[in-house]
Amino acid sequence: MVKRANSQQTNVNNKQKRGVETLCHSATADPLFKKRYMEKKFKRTLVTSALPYANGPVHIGHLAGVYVPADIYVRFLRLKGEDVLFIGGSDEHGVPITIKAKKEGVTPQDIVDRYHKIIKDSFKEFGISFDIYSRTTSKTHSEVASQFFKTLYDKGEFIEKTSEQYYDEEAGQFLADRYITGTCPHCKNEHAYGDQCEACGTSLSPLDLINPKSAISGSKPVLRETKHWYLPLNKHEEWLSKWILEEHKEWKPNVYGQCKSWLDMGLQPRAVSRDLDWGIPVPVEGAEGKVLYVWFDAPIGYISNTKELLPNDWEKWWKDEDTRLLHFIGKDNIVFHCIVFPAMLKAEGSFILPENVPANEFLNLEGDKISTSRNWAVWLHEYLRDLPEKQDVLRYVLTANAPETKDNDFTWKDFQARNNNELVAIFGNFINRSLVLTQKYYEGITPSRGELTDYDKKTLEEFVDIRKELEKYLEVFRFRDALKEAMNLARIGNKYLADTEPWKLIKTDPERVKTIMNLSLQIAANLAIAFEPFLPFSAEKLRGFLNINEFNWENLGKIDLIEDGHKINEATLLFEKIEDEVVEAQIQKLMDTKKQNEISNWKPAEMKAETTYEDFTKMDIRVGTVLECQKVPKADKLLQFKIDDGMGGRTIVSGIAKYYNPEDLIGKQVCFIANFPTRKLKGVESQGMILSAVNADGSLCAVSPSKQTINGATVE
Ligand code: B3M
Ligand code: ZN
Repeated sequence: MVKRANSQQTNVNNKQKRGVETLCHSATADPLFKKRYMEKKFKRTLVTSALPYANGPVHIGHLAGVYVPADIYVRFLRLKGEDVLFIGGSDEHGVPITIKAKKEGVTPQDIVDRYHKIIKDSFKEFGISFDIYSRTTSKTHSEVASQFFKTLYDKGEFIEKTSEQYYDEEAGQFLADRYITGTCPHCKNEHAYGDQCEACGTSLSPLDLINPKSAISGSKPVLRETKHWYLPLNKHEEWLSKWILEEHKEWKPNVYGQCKSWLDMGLQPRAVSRDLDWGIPVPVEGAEGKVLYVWFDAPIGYISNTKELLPNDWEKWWKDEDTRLLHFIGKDNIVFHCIVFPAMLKAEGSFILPENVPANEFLNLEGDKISTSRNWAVWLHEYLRDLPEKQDVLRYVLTANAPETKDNDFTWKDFQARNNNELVAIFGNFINRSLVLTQKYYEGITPSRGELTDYDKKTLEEFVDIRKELEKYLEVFRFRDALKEAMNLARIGNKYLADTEPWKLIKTDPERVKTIMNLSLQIAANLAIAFEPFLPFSAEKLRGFLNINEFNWENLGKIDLIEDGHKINEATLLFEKIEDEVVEAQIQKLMDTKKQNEISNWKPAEMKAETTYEDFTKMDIRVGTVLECQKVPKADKLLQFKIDDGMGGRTIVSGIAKYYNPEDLIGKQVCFIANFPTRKLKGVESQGMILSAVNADGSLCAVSPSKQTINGATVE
C-alpha cells in the first residue's frame, strides 16, 4: 500500500486494507488462487472483451464495464513485458440488426457497416489498444464458426429437436421471443415480451402470452413446426459445476454467484440455430433458411479474430495449456461466457477454457439505467465531439467509479469534481510545479541530489512499494483500488513540494532545492509509469515533458529514473479545469432527452366514467386574482395564496411550488373550486383548491381564463 499523504487519508487507507482481506478474501486467501496465479507460470495471456452488437454506437457503460478494464489490464501486462494478445470485434449477427435494417429500409449489412466503423473509431480514440478489432461478418469468422459447428455436429454433440414456434405469415418469418408481444398471464400487462414481462419481471415463453402479436408486422402469429440443433448443457452440468464451483472459487463474487445459481437451477439444452436469413448458414444438409444462433457464433469470433491476426500462429493462443484465457464482459453476458461457451469449447475438445471471467456490473447515468432506446446514454462519439482531447478524463472517472462489485452511477457533477479536484489539483498541479520550477531554476537540466534529509527518506518510504501495491490490485482486476494507489503517489509528490517549499528555499538554501527538485522529477517519472495503464494519453504527454521515450514496469518505485544533467522539455498543462458551463450543457442535453421521452411516451389519462350535468353543477368553480403568493415554510411542494375572489378574499394552499416562482404568479388570474371543504395544510387553513393542468412530465400548470375576467366570476 502506498502510504497516504496525510493522516485522514491514512485512515481511509486502512479501511481499504481491511477491505482487501474481507471483500476479496477469495483472491488473497484462497490457496487455489495462490496456486493458479502465483505458482502456475502461464507463458502468455489472451484477453478478449465482449464483441459489442453493431446495431448502435457504444456508450460510457460499455467503456466502464468492459473495455477500459480490459485495456488497463492489457497495458499493465505489456508494460511488464509479458506476452499478451488483446482481441476485440463487432458482433454483427442477430435479430435486432435485421429489425433495424427493415425499419430503415436498408440491408443488415448496411447497418453493421455503419456501426462497426463508428464503434471501431470510438475505441481507437479512447486508446483501447486491441491487437485486432475485426467483425463477425468476416470471411475467416464464417469459416471458423461453420467448422466449429460441423465438428460438434460430427461428434454427435448436438441433439435435434422439432418444436412449434410462432411464425409471422405477413413478414414470412419465424419470430424471435423478443419480437412477440402480448398480455402477461400473471399481471395482465398488455405489453409483455415473449421472453419476459417487464412489468412483473416474470420470465416467459412466447406460448405463455395471451393474444400474441408480431412486433414486426403487428399481425397475429401462427404456430409452425421447425427443427433446430441444441447443445445439451445438462450433459455438461457435472464437469461445469466442479470446474467453476470447486476449481474457480477465486472468480469475482458476482460472477461466481451468478454461475452458482444457474448451476443450482439445473441446465437445459439450448438451441444453437435459428430460422433467419441473416447469419452464418447452418452447415449441414436440410438446414436451408437456418443460421447459427448469434450467441453460438459470437464467442467463436474471439477465435476467428485471433486467426485473422495470426493465421499461422493462432493455435498456441487457444490450444496450449500455458495460455491464460481471460474474458472481460458485462454482467448480462456471464452465463454465455462461463457456462455456454466453455461447454462449446469442451465439446469441441481441442481448446483451453477461460482462466477467469472478470465481469462487471452496470453503470447507470444520473440515477437512471442507461438505455439505447430511450437515448439515455453518453455516446462516446458525441463525448469526443463535445469534450475533445478529454479521453483520459473519462477513462479516469469511469475507472475511479467502475461498477466492479455493484452497479454504480455516472454523474456529470462527479465527472467535473474528479477532474478539477483530483486530476488538475493533485496530479496536474504536482507535475506542473515540478517541471516549471526545474525550468526556472535550472533551465530544464536535472540537478544532482545532495544528501537526503529524514523528511526525504520518509517520503521515499511511502512509495518504495508502489509496484507491488499496484500489482496486488491489478492482478485481481481491482482497477479502482489500483487507480487510487496511483493517485496516491501524486498526492505524495504534491505534499512533498508543499511541505519542502523550494520556492522559499531557493534564496536561502539553493543546494537543498537541487535535492528537492531531483526527487520531484523522480516522482514525476514514477507517475508516468504508474498511470500508463489507466491514462495512456496523459502518460505519453508526461513522458514527452520529461523527454523520456519509454519506461518499464520494473522501474516503478525507483528514484534513479532521470539522470543528473538530463534535459527536460518545456511543459504545458497535463490537465485542464472543466468549467461549470461545460457540464451544465451536458446535463441540459440529458434533461432535454428526458423531456423528449416524456412527450413521446405520454398517453392521455384514461377517460373517467360518464358524469351528469347535475354532478357538474355541484362544483362551484370561480375566477380570482392572486394578491399574494409565498412558499409555505418546511413544505417544499406548497404555495400559500391570498386570492381576491370578489367576495372579500380567501387563502388557498396549493401543491405547485416546484413549478413556479411565487412572485411570478402575483397579479395572475386562476380558477379555483370555491366550495371545496376547508383543510389545514402544514398549519395553514386552505379555503378552496386551485385548478391545474398536468403536463407530460407530471409538472403542474395553474389554469387561467383566456381573457381578464371579473374576480368571483363562476366557471360553467
Ligand atoms: N454482443 C452482447 C453485448 O454486446 C453480445 C456480446 C457478445 S460477446 C461474444 O452485450
Ligand atoms: Zn407480468
